[in-house]
Amino acid sequence: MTWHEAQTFCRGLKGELVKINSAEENEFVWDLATRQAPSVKYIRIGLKWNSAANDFYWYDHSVPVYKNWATGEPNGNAAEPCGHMYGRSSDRNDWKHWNDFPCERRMGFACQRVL
Ligand SMILES: [Ca+2]
Repeated sequence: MTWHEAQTFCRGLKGELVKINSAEENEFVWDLATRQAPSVKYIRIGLKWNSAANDFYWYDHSVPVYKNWATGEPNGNAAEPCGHMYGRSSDRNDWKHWNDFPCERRMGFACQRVL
């Protein structure tokens, strides 16, 4: 799905695209995606560029406290406003790391339940 389609899908499950607060949570998401969807190259996460603030934020408008950008990323800012994680089938050597990318690109995604 696109980033926005995935967000709508997650919200339909009373959740959100996943927010990652630590290396442990990053590992959890990567491990889950690897087991549930091993062929997926890219996994949408809840990071979204905010042009007004000139930075990336999570769905709840919080600033990321933990970051796991791939080397050289984020490099697109407003041109690549939606975040994803590189999955096991990625052809890049960047498993578990993040990239900013156009929102329209369809890829896998991870939702989290919001209590
Ligand atoms: Ca990028």
